[in-house]
Amino acid sequence: MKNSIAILASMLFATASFAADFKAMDTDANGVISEIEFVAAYPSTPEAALVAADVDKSGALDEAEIAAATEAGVLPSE
Ligand SMILES: [Ca+2]
Repeated sequence: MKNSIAILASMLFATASFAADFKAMDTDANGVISEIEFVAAYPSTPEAALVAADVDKSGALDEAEIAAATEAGVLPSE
């Protein structure tokens, strides 16, 4: 029981720190990461990763797409 609480706490912490990162990336605060914001946030990541992460093909990445792509290793977690 103690272990599962610790795991849950660490998951919540990870989520909270990710949300801060998303806000930092979303420089115009419109809720999605545009191609320009993507290049600024991931300067050493090939643009193909943006295309791969853009599940709904909107041309920008929302928070769920960033989270899924980071989890899948398509985007670096740092
Ligand atoms: Ca944006």
